[in-house]
Formats: sequence, C-alpha cells, structure tokens
Amino acid sequence: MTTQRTQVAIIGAGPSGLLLGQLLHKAGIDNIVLERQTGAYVLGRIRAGVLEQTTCALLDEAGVGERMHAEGLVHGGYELCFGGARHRIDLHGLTGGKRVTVYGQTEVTRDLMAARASAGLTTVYGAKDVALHDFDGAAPSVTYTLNGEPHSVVCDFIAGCDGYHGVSRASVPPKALSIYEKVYQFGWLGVLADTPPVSHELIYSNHERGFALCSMRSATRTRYYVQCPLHDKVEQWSDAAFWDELRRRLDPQAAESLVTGPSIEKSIAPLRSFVAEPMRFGSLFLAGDAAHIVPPTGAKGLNLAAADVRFLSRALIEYYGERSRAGIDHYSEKCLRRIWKAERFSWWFTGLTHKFPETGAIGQKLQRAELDYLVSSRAASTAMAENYVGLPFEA
Ligand code: FAS
Ligand code: PHB
Repeated sequence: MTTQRTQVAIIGAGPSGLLLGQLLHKAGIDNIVLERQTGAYVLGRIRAGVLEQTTCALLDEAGVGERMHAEGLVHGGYELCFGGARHRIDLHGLTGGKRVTVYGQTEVTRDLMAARASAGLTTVYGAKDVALHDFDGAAPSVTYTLNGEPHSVVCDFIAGCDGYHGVSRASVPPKALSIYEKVYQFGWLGVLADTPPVSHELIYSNHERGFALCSMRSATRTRYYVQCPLHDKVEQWSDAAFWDELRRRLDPQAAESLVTGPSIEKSIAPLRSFVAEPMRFGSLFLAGDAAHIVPPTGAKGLNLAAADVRFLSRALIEYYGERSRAGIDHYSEKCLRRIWKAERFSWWFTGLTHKFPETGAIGQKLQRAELDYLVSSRAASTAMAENYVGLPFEA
C-alpha cells in the first residue's frame, strides 16, 4: 500500500473538484484529486452551457478565465417562445446590468484540467474502489486502487465532488442524511451540432407537443434540446426525427431559419430535483451534484456547484490561515440557503415550460396565462431575470 499525505483529498475531477483544487492551490493548500474515469471521458460528457457572472468571477479568481472571456458569448437576454411568437426577457435591463456567459462546461473543465496540469498538481485518473475512512473521526483518509495497486491518502479534509452517483454521499450513514427528491416523468433529448445558432440568444419554448430549448456553444456550434418521454432511448431518435420535432416546437420564423446538420453528440438526460442535507459530516464536505441536482431548465446545476466551491474554498482557506472553524461550521447552512432558492427557480421554470399530461388541458391554459402575465409584467419578468442571472451571495 502506497501512502500519500495531503491537506484536502478531493473526490471527482468534474468542475466542482477541479475548481476547488485550483482555488486551494492558489491559496497554498495542498490537495489531491481522485477521479475514477479518464480525463478524456470527463471531457466527453456534454452538459452545462450557461455561466452566471459570479461563476465567471470565480473562474477568474482561479486563474482560468482567459479563454472564457475570449471565446465565451456574453448574453444580455433570452427569448420565451409560446403561442407561435417569441418574447424577449431583457436580463441586462431588468437586473441593473447583469448578463450571463455561454461557455460550455466541457471548456470550463478543459481549462481547469490544463491549469492543474501546468501547476504540476496530483490528479489520479482511473482511481478505482475509492473509499472514505474515519471522516467523522480524527484521522480521515481515502483509499483507492490504481491499475490494481492499493493506495491510501491521509488528509485533514475530504471534499466529495463526485456527483450524484458518487461514493461520498453514499459513504454517509443514511440516518444522518435527509433526502428531498422529485423525479420528472420526462427527459431532455440533447443534440450537439456544428451548425450556426437559430438565433443570437437562447430560446426556451413552451409548446403543446413539449418543451424545446435552442442554445449554443459558439457561433458555429449549437446545442438543442427537446422534451421526450422518460423511457425513450436515444437510438429511437434519428437526426431527421430530432430536427423535425424541434422545428414543430418553434415559432414559424425560427422554424424557417433553423439550420440542421449531423449530430456530433446526442443523448437523453433524466430530470430531477434533489437535495441531500446536511452537506458536511465531520471532515467530509459534499459539493456540487454530490449534494444536489436541479432540472437543467434554469441553467443552475454548474452554477450551484461553483457557489458551493466558493463557500468551501473560503472556509478551508480561513481554517488554514486563521485556524478558524467558523466557515466550515457554517458551510452547509450557507450553501443550502442558496441551493433551495435555485431548486425553487429550476422547478418553477420547468413547470412553466414543459408539457405535463397529468395536468390536462387546464394545465396548459394555466401555463399560457402565466407566460402571458410574465412577459407583460415588469415585476414578474424582473423576478425571473434576477433568478436566471444568479441571486447575489449573502454577506
Ligand atoms: P460531475 O458529475 O460533473 O463530476 C463528478 C465527477 O466525479 C465525475 O467526473 C465522476 O466521474 C467522478 N466520480 C463519480 N464517482 C466517483 C468515484 N467513486 N470515485 C472517483 N470519482 C468519481 N447543468 C446546467 O447548468 N445546464 C445543463 O444543461 C446541464 N445538463 C446536464 C446534463 C446531464 C446529463 C447531467 C448529468 C448534468 C447536467 N447539468 C447541467 C448539471 C451538470 O452541469 C452539473 O451541475 C455539473 O456537472 C456538476 O459538476 P460536479 O459537481 O463536478 O459533478
Ligand atoms: C445548454 O446550453 O446546454 C443549456 C443552456 C441553458 C439551459 C440548459 C442547458 O437552461
């Protein structure tokens, strides 16, 4: 058994783990990242696309914002499409000047991986059988195997950044956790294509056939989604079937100007609202999808993960710098106040834009009434806009 020593052992090399590792490194705090997949596999997962300003600021703080500023698309609004027409939500005007940046999670992860490698920090890819030990005691450690060889990491703290299916939350005794979960009875079929965007901003569409979203990764690469039955298999959807269904769910002008092409990635994601409370167990801290999941409608998943990492990195820097436990003792409650507001917004936005057969014809009528109210009321649009760009952090 090879034994390594570090201050913080980070499980997971997704955006949460890599961003935490970078912020800790810049503060002089030693850390090791253990990731069960290869780096290429992690980069191959197509996920989030919209960054809040606070997330961009955190990436700058981590020293990885250069390409995001050079290649990211700054958006001051998006459009809601319903009843055959589009209505712009003026994020910039309604929030005193805030915007969002369209820059794929894959690129964020790539930038973080590059920074970690150039700093010569330890990231173990292909770490199998990761197990957490004594995180509620005085000698926390993490064991794993690499190419069949056993390894141990002795540490002060463990950051569980290993996502919804990770080992960290699963290592907590069930009686110590309160789980809140809602599973939606539909999924998102997503397509990535090298085609020009149908519009210069995102379009969220409420249609009687189901939800659709027109997003993008650059001026030449698009990301589209249509709501699909929960048990559909991606093999059932040819590219032609996807483009036809997307067209049907858009207004005539967008349907007409949609440029189609071969999918370079196509996948179906389930939707759920999920929170595990609390997020700290002794020297184990959960961050990102390990602790919470939102339906992607509100573009909150990655941004919530970044917010957790902001709180956790500051708490650990305070601990090592001032030997103060205040930040780590309040980590969970501070994260959860923000998480639940984002859960609510994501649940509300999903309820407003997706088709729910169980609510019948009156359900669609009520959705249409709320959409009409939303685009005709500055107060209602402002409430939507301030949640979408990201609520201010509490002091
Ligand atoms: P991740 O899940 O990204 O990373 C966890 C890492 O831990 C993974 O690399 C995994 O391999 C590793 N890991 C797991 N178990 C391990 C173990 N036992 N040992 C070692 N490593 C382990 N958010 C949006 O804002 N917009 C979107 O459109 C959007 N679409 C999404 C689509 C899908 C299919 C999914 C699953 C999520 C989507 N999200 C979206 C949310 C997503 O972006 C997450 O919020 C984001 O990936 C969170 O990052 P992490 O917390 O790092 O978790
Ligand atoms: C994306 O580009 O993948 C994306 C954008 C906005 C969302 C969800 C996903 O609300």
